[in-house]
Amino acid sequence: MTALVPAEPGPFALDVSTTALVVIDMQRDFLEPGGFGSALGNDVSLLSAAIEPLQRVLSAAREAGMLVIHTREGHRPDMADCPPAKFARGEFIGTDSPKGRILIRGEYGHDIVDELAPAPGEIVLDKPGKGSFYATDLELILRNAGITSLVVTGVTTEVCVHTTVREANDRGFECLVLSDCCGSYVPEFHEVALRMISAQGGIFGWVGSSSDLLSSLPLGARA
Ligand code: TIU
Repeated sequence: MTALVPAEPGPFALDVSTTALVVIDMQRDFLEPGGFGSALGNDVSLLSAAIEPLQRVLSAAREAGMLVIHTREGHRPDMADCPPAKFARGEFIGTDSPKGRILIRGEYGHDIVDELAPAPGEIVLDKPGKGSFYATDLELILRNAGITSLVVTGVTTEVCVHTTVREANDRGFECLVLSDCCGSYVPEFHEVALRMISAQGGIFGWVGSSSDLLSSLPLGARA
């Protein structure tokens, strides 16, 4: 069944059987003090507003039987997959913090915040870059599952969310970005990044809200 979700620049046609919910990098290293986000000088508390609406969307997506994919940005313990150019601009990567080595797979800080912990069987995709498609098997997973559309959420709006939506759009996936389920350390960037997605007739996607999505999902799939 196709639901029409109110969005910019126009309604987004959503079929739960061909749509995946993608939750990008809701990791302790970005959302909690002491990790990568705060090492870069950001106020990490700005991202936590996305947690509650995202909890509602996650629970509705699970109830509706949608494919759910969680991503995590980070690197192998030996950092062989961390480009020197990235390390040079984020020299905190791999250093010790109260939550373990920053942005290193297997460390406590690299994992997803408790409130949005993946359910058993949900896909957790580790990525070395900002985009979720680069150097990952995400496209293969989506094609194998018959997915043609993505509901995209997570942090940060103008970095990993934007890069992922651009990558997805170029691969032919239709993306609905949920404004209140994303967040940025720079509120202005969040607003402008969202406008950039739906401008020019939806140049690389649609932008809606969690409440618009939840009220449009089939009955029984609502949070
Ligand atoms: N996940 C993600 O967006 N990674 C970043 O490094 N974002 C920043 O805004 N720094």
